[in-house]
Amino acid sequence: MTEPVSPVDLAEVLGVYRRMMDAQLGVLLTDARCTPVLHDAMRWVLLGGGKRMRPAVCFSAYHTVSGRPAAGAMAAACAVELVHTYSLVHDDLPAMDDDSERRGRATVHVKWDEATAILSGDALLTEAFRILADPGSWSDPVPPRAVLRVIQALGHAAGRHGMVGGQVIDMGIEDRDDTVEGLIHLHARKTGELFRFSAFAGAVLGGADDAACDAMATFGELLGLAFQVADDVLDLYEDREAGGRDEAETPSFPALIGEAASRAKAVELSDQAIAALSPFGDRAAVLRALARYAVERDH
Ligand code: GRG
Repeated sequence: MTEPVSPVDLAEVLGVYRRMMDAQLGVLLTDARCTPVLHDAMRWVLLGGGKRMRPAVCFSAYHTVSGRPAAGAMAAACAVELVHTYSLVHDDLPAMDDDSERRGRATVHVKWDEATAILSGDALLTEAFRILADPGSWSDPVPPRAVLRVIQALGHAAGRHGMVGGQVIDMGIEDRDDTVEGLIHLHARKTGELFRFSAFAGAVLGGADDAACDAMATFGELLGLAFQVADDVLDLYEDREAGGRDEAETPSFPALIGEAASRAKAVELSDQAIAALSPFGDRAAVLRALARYAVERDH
């Protein structure tokens, strides 16, 4: 059964968070000491659109647990968007998904070249950790231990146990388990871990206790899975428009269980994510709305 969600003007909230992110990332990438081509390539992809879903989760988790303005989690929100954006640049490379368009623009390797795409991805990734470790990034006073937990959590989520590990499985570099359980395992790492990080970091920075941080992390992971299953269904429509899916690609949820069951699975995961928010009561209204949006969006 679908969980009721109290009404929130999510479009308004997402718009505010997106503008906060765009402004901050724009400021971040105005460093005149950076070599111009690298700088242009980073700006091209980072400021070229994007829903900023992971930052929205981070901001909302922070506000939910602390009641303070979301900007207190800005460094973590920027860091996760930088890591996500690096992963898109590298995923688009010919050695991986070989895409020519991203966020409505030419991909970095198409506009510049492969070396520039690899290096701008590397620079986006390293910048994420520099921001987190920079005392100047933190407007609200944050205990150093909380910052260290966030840095450790991002390293875990992005690396061999998280997104990179998931991408290795996805690419078939190692044996892939093409079952529903296998696909859940893959997506939990490739997509779920960055969402998990976003919610966890917001909770840690907001001063939540360990039980609340764990509940928030569980919410983030389930939200990420729901988002990915919904993405598989959205891809189905794009593939139909493009004339069909390449048989050799990773199996998607619709390919394994059909479109209707995939939609139901996305809603089930969204419901589970919402259930994980029970310790936060009414304060988690925006997060609940985000869990619904993840499976009801049209792009
Ligand atoms: C290269 C280590 C490495 C990993 C790549 C991100 C990724 C992993 C692959 C991209 C392909 C894909 C479908 C990934 C699943 C996650 C996902 C749905 C990414 C797109 O995220 P959105 O929709 O994108 O939030 P925007 O542009 O809105 O930020």
